[in-house]
Amino acid sequence: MSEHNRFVSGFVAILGRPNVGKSTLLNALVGSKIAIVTDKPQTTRNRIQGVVHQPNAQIIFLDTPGIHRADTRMNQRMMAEVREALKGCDLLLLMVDASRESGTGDQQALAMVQKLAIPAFLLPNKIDLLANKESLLPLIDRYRQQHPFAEIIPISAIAADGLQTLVERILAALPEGPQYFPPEYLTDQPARFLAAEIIRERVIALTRHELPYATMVLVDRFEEKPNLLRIHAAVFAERPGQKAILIGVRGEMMKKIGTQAREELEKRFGQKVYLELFVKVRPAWRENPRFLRAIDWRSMVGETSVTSDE
Ligand SMILES: Nc1nc2c(ncn2[C@@H]2O[C@H](COP(=O)(O)OP(=O)(O)OP(=O)(O)O)[C@@H](O)[C@H]2O)c(=O)[nH]1
Ligand SMILES: [Mg+2]
Repeated sequence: MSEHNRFVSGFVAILGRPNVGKSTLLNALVGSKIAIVTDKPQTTRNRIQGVVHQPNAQIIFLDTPGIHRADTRMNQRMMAEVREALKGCDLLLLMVDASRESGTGDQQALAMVQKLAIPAFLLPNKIDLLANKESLLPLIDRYRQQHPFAEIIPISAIAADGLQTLVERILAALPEGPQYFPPEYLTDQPARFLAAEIIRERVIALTRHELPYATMVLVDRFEEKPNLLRIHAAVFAERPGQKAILIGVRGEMMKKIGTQAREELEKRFGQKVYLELFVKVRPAWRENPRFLRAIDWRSMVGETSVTSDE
């Protein structure tokens, strides 16, 4: 094949501790909001595919849950999702938050990269928060001593700073390969899962303390009518007290979550949305393997599901 019609493609996993900006980066690269983003850690719970199409290339990015200590079955399942995403990848992007001290999550993420014989780039993110770019140098030095990163590219995912360079370097690192997906394909997530995620994003954004972590959203009806999308979803909490907070005084909290989620859903799906939300209590759902399996969309659509005990 001549250089002229050389087509490159590959799978690129984004990993790092919670809250470093992995989902923000995925959305910026794909140019569409396919992964939810909040200011709280442990937002992403599943691996999420996002595809970048170019005339002579296709990059399949995989956003992953932030790497942290897996203390519940739910968190073990999240870490299994990370390992699943790394399988068969052509390139790893290790993201670190350049505006903060590194912590155990960063160490665990680096250890994963060190264990795999897959080329890796280091991406110090949030450089927009640095008053002085020279403060990056000690961080870069420290990481360089611990792993032979193929590239080190400081970025700001939120300001799309450095992303063009990043894509160029990724393309240079990827092998020749097929066009895995048709040009209109952006993500592997089914629409009803994306809808559940959008609702969950609003719950996380509007609640505090343990609630963001103790909440799960399941869409049980997703009906496309001619000029209306009808969505019926359950918001699960673990305890009656949490349910009371989610509902709020005179239903204020649920109303706020519902209004914001509906606006977001209408933007995402480009049509009018009728949203019905119900709050339910499912004691210790984060420890319940059957419930965790039931909420895994991959198992629902017949894909191999990732279980916590592998
Ligand atoms: N200032 C600044 N903030 C950023 C940047 N990238 C992401 N953020 C913010 O960091 C927070 C976390 O972003 P996410 O994209 O949800 O982070 P994540 O790594 O996907 O987090 P988890 O899914 O919990 O692992 C959000 O408040 C983002 O707006 C950046 O480049 N600069
Ligand atoms: Mg995320």
